[in-house]
Amino acid sequence: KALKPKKEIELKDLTICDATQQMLAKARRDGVETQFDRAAGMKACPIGADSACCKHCFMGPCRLNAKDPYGKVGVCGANIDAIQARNFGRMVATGTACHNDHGMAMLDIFRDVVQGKIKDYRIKDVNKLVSISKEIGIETEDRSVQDIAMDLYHELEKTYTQVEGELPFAKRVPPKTLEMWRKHGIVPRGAMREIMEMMSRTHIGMDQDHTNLIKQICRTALADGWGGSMVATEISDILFGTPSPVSVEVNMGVLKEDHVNVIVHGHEPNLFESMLASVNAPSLLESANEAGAKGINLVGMCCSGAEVMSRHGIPHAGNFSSTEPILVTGAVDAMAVDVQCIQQGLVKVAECYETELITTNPRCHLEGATHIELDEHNPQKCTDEIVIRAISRFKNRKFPVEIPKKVGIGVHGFSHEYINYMLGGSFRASYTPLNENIINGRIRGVAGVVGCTNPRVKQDYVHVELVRELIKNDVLVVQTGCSQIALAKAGLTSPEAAALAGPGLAEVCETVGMPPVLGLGSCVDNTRILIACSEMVRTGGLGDSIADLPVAGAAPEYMSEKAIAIGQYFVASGVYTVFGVTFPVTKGTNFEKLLFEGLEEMGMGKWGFNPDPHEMARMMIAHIDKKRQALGIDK
Ligand code: SF4
Ligand code: MSK
Repeated sequence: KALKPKKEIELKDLTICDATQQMLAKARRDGVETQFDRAAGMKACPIGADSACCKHCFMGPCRLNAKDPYGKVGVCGANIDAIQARNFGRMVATGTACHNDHGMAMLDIFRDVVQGKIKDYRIKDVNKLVSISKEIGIETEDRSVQDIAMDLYHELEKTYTQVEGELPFAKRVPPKTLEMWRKHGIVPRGAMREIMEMMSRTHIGMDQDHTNLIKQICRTALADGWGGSMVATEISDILFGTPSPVSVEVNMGVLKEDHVNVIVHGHEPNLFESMLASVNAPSLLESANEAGAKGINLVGMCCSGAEVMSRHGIPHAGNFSSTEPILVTGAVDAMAVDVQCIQQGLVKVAECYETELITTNPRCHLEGATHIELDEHNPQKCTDEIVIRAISRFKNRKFPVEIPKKVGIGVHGFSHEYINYMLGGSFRASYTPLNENIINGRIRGVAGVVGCTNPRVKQDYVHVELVRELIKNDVLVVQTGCSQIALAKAGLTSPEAAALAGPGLAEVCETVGMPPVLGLGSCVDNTRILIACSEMVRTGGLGDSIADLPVAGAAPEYMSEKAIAIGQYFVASGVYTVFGVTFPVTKGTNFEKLLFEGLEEMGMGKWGFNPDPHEMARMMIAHIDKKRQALGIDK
């Protein structure tokens, strides 16, 4: 049964995205429900929001009182700190599992490509293959690409399966940061081991000391950032190409009324890569023409879209909260999805407009959607079939089409390699230009602004306001995921946006010809930010560890457990990380204090929370200034 809000919320209070607003208005006229309606019709559970409940055993479920957190314990005697830490640990474990599952799927494909079992993909970036292999100690001199690649596969497999030792990309961590992790015993072994231990330690009757649990929480999260996510990024670059700056159109206006429109939404890039081949197949183009279409228009959404817009300049139609509204255009002939951030609500909306909604991955089916499984050994069988269905839907379109005429154009595809190249040459004697510009104060610091959209807050508003405020204060912003799409729609990813930056940052942007907001790709590409941080430490002048850098991170509108895992790996790596929307802890508890203060005392970064973008910016800038002062580079 549909959840009806008591009072209809004004559309301008739901989103600042004009296209999404237009489609929400149409959805109301058409009687179609989206996540915005469901959020308005269901208040978030206040006990769950404070993480003051536990359902880890059947003596419970137990709920404590967040207003008097130490007044009560669970049936087993667990106090508020144990309960919250266990809940937090499980969120981190789930998010880490998702990213590792994605990374491992990429590594499986890589292995089969190297062994010649998959023929549709090939190693595109041999230079990257060689440089990563060297970095993690694989011999590359006088060896064939295939031999190096097989060794790289075996080495990176340890990211998941290793039971003892340190995961392969620990070699990329600045020595002082690694030393701090070793001191606390939090260097990840392999992700499977860390996730297993996290789940085990949060079972009834296991670890009930939040100060001990936090160590496994950090270790698990680090197995995401420096583990599965990093492997996903690097292997995808090797297979499908390392991004470099490319101009891309973003927003719902990229749909074309007279074309067959196919959207790919999800996370793993291989579905999209095969779909690209299918939409360019002469026989399918001919069928589309015969059906009366001028062509086949392939566009992306969410992180699948962010990956291919960075690599190939494919247009991007919108972020997470727009995935239902875009179907309301009536112009989408097929939406193909793989894994992660695929809401079940899509099924109903697709049904309303007879859009083909097709799941393709064995790990992510949706009841009511068509499932056409993608076999990596013959991927085009699946993607061709999706295009055929899309053509047939185009031919039989029954609904009037309304496409919002909104398109933002920006530059995306800033890999860490490109940032190094762009800002990392060695024209100065001492430091690289990025570090030099930070030291001389033109760039005050660097902020990573990333993450989802969430119907509990006005879509895109917090992202855009926060980033505007940061660049105005000379903070260079790097972005990934749905946040990057929010800023692209708002026009801040174009070089002209330098006019909105403070004088120092504007000067750097104008000199280099870059925007003040650099889009790095999908959620797993947050690891590009980790590597950029390591590079900043390595090239000198900004301290010895990531925690010394004048940097900060934010996920202003996050909604997923993956975001919590990402936040935690940034914090454990040394970055102050501020979240908006809500934060899953009870205020005034020891566990909250540990996350928001204690971790910094242990040599890491720390968490921050504020739903207001201006406050959030103030907190991040104050932290950047604190680090500048400690480095002695305060203006
Ligand atoms: Fe309650 Fe303890 Fe069981 Fe949790 S583990 S449900 S707090 S009895
Ligand atoms: S897609 S995890 S809504 S960023 Fe990666 Fe967007 Fe968040 Fe999904």
